[in-house]
Amino acid sequence: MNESRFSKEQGDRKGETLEIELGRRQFLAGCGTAMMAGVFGNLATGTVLGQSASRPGASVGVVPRRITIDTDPGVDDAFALMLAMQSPELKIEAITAVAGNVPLKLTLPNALRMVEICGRTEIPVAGGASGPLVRKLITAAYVHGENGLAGVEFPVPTIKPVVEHAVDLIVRLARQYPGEVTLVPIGPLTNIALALRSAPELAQIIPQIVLMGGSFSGGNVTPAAEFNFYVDPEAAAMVFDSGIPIIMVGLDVTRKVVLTEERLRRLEANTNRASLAAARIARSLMETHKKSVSESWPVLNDPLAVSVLLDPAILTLKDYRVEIETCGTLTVGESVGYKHGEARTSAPLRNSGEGPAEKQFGFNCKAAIEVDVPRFFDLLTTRLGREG
Ligand SMILES: [Ca+2]
Repeated sequence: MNESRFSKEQGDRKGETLEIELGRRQFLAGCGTAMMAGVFGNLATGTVLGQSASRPGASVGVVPRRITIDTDPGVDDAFALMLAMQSPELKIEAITAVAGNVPLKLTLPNALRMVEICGRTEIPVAGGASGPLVRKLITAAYVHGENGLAGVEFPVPTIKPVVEHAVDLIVRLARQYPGEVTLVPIGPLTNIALALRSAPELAQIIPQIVLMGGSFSGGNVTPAAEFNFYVDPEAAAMVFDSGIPIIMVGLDVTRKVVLTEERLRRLEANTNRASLAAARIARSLMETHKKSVSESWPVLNDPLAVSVLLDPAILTLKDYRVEIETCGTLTVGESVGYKHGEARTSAPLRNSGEGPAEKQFGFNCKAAIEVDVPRFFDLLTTRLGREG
């Protein structure tokens, strides 16, 4: 919710507006410039927010940033998970699975497989929503393969998911480390929306959401909508309306990070498990679709979102007001980005009795508009090839 709606709704509840607003301001003031630097400034390290270095292998002097990754593996999710797990700047508090590219019964074990491949079995993995908030689940198995990993058969995972539901885990971690846990959703936003619904205070204690989704330049499922927002547009709308600072890494940049044959061979030249597993998945994907692929495919959407936490020079960000279309018959899931002016909705119907269709305008996200492609692939190849 935006600030004005925040005030109104909280005010409707027992007149608590002032107290909650004050609490939010105190929180922001307490985090001070350090927090804002972490939110929209130097994202290369987690040296803000008073975290302590606890992950073995973390670089001296670099305090890992706490994150929770919500994911629907998914070929590019597999890359993103491995990139994150191979990066000492990140303290992955949990990986939560959601239905998306394939059903939850596949995304959850696929997430476990990635954890095992990277030898990071201390990370809790939880299952979440098996379908969107109000819509039927539409998957992308036609791209990612029936098993979600381009048909590559990795062993059945020996580790199990935690008993706790993904939504409860997201909420618990946010409360345990208020102001510290960045959410990194790289699938449909169902779990995040459910967490916001069950614990509205998350809007004050989640410092940032870094997500893959959306587009200002056309979709990849419909002419208007990117897949994650298409699958659960109502969830996406809730997240963008939450007031939590968002970094949106959408198709405008991800469709430029094409995994070429030369880049794939660099991954295959590494000898460690993570890089070889990623390369197997990508090779199978390219073989499966080789008759229909173009020079601009496949693209690695999800790891590009993770990369912003590791090297802020990879992406150029710009302030936007983003609204998610949930009502159109042809455009549901479209992310409409305003750079300036009023956030206008469609003109009201003549007999509706409604007034002018303008909303209070305020930026609610920083959207990625440019990408340094070679820099991204250098990071990806180096990190996936990193010996644990
Ligand atoms: Ca995904």
